[in-house]
Amino acid sequence: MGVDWIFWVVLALIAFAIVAASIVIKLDKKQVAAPQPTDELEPPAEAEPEPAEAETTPESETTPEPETAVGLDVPERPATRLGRLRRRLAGSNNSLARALADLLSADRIDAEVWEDFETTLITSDLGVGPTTELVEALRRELAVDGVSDPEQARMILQRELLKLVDPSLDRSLNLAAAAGQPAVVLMVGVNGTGKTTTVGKLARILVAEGNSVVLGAADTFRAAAAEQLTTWGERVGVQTVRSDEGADPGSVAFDTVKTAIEAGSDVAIIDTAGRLHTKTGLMDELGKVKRVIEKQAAVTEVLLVIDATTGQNGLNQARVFADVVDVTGVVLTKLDGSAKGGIVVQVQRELGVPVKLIGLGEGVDDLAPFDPAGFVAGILGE
Ligand SMILES: Nc1nc2c(ncn2[C@@H]2O[C@H](COP(=O)(O)OP(=O)(O)OP(=O)(O)O)[C@@H](O)[C@H]2O)c(=O)[nH]1
Ligand SMILES: [Mg+2]
Repeated sequence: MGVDWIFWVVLALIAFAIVAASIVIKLDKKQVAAPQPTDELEPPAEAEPEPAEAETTPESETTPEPETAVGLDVPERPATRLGRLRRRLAGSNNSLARALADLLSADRIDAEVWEDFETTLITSDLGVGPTTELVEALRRELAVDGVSDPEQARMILQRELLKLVDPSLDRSLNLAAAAGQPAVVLMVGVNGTGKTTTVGKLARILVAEGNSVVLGAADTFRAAAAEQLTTWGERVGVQTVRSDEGADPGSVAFDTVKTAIEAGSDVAIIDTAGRLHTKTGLMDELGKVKRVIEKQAAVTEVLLVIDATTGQNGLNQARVFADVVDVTGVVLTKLDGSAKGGIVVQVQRELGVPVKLIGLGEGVDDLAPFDPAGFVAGILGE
């Protein structure tokens, strides 16, 4: 009996020990297993900055080591750009498409509905004159055909808008230079519109098309301006002629053309300092820069850079710049952040010169030749 009792106690102790040991082992395993998921999560967390770095903006490009011929960028072909950027255009300008949808979904298109539609056109900076023309044409056609089919109405609007944008204008850059001279592109505009960025982006396009290019930093107002331009040039292996802060911008422009002639370059693009169109002294200086260039070569393009978000003010600037330097083309920047694409029509009417290029972002290849059909499709949200 006594022995039996001891036997059962020992057995119970052994059983208890086995159960306890297995619990301890299980807990241990959990503790070892626990860190594993965090270990696995850590590398992606560290890797995260990489995509951000890969998505280079002009500013972030100032940090990489000096470029070698091997490290040069390969700019995107211009022909593929507008297609890629159209979605961005559609995203920022689709108020027109929405207004058209509202117009057509109204039970009865009465005076008030037309008024709302007109307001949308005017707030997209189309201007009062073109808006009236467009609305009249649309009213006429919708009434004549009794159009209630949204697709048909959209096509009418598209056709009328295209007429206003005027597909017949020659929007190619004039790069036809006399023998032994480079084509000269002079970039002008008020402060911060995107001149320097556009010079850089344009250099990329011209290089991609096989041209040899020289840049001129005739913005001597700030040392950083020449630095900014040089960085753009280095990315595509293009020389930038520059001088010290405060130097005469005319003499930098002169040296740029001289360098381009000596190197047998196809194109010289000259960046200028931003200046308010109301400052007569600065506007006179711009006229002088142009005249100094013309001592050596014809200025084949004077591109006025207008920020699309500035609206009516952009038009006032355009008038004064056109008077001083004979603007031959307009670059409309920041269309990506604006629902005011209608300014294309107004600025062309005001100056009698076409919009030749549009800026649709801060990325290095976010400049596209202006294509009227693609643009209209974009602002209609297609
Ligand atoms: N979103 C957007 N930003 C742009 C575009 N073009 C230029 N920018 C930005 O606008 C800012 C001013 O551009 P800059 O090229 O320095 O303008 P700028 O006319 O040379 O300026 P100043 O020399 O000071 O007169 C920069 O932050 C550019 O990245 C564009 O098409 N879209
Ligand atoms: Mg600048």
